[in-house]
Amino acid sequence: MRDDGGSVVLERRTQKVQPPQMYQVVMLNDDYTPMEFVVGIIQEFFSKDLEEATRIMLKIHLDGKGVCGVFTKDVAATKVDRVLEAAHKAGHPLQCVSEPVD
Ligand code: TYC
Repeated sequence: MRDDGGSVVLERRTQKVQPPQMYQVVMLNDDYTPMEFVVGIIQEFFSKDLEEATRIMLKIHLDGKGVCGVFTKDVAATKVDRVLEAAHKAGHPLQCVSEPVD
């Protein structure tokens, strides 16, 4: 095949770039961390407004866990680190994990 610049190309295919595997940050319920603290964490680290953060916190409280956001692998891992650090500093047992989205 000849392209317009005169150079020879063996084949012309549509480039297929796969989107990166995404990771969800899942926060876990516990019996000790105050609800207001969890709401504040979700607002601060996951950029949610008060209403959305409260909705997510209550879902975690009732269901045992809930998704706070979906990110690339490194960003999700950093979010988990920051949340655990803030919870530890405040003396709360709040836990969260990052897991691949289907
Ligand atoms: N269950 C906690 C309480 O009743 C509140 C809570 C919500 C804790 C969400 C952790 O991820 C969590 N104080």
